[in-house]
Amino acid sequence: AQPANAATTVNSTIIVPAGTTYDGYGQTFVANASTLGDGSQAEGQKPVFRLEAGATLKNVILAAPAADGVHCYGSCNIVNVTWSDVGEDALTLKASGTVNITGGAAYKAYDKVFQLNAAGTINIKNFKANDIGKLVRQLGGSTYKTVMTVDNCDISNVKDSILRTDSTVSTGKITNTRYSKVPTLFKGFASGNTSQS
Ligand code: DGU
Ligand code: CA
Ligand code: CA
Ligand code: CA
Repeated sequence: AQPANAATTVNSTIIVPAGTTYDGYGQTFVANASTLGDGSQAEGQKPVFRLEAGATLKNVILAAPAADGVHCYGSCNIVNVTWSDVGEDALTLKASGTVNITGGAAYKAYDKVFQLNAAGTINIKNFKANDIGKLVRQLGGSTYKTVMTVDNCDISNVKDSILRTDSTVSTGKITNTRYSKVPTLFKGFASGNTSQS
């Protein structure tokens, strides 16, 4: 038997069906670099987990190589998930919905942590991020609406910004959050579409 703390190598994307919960019980998962991706900045890598609408992923650690992390096809709940070394990015919203991130952390994201490639909402609560490019990025050049909220988080060593969009209708809200070495909280938002307290 393996020791309980050995990482599980994922050879093909783990699919979490609509409305169901995948509980990793604290297990560490790594991508098979040759089948999913090496976690570099190369685009087109596969996710370690694919969540269908309404799925929940909880108590998971994603370690290097983390490939393209987690893809959400519609709303998803991410509870106590830690990316110890983000791959190309950590999580992507691939179809419209609401992403709720509660607890967990992300480290070593060369560029983006959360990528929004569809209209929707991302709520990030009780999360820690350190050594990242951006915490949330709406797909560059896209004009649909996203709503981004960050509450009670701890964010440090950011290269670019916390929340970034190119859409004039997207909004960002940051509350009760601690920062260290964060050059810019919001980038690209229309005036009046951000708040911080
Ligand atoms: O450069 O489409 O980074 O989903 C444009 C690309 C890029 C996406 C995104 C992602 O925005 O690939 O990883
Ligand atoms: Ca990318
Ligand atoms: Ca990384
Ligand atoms: Ca990606």
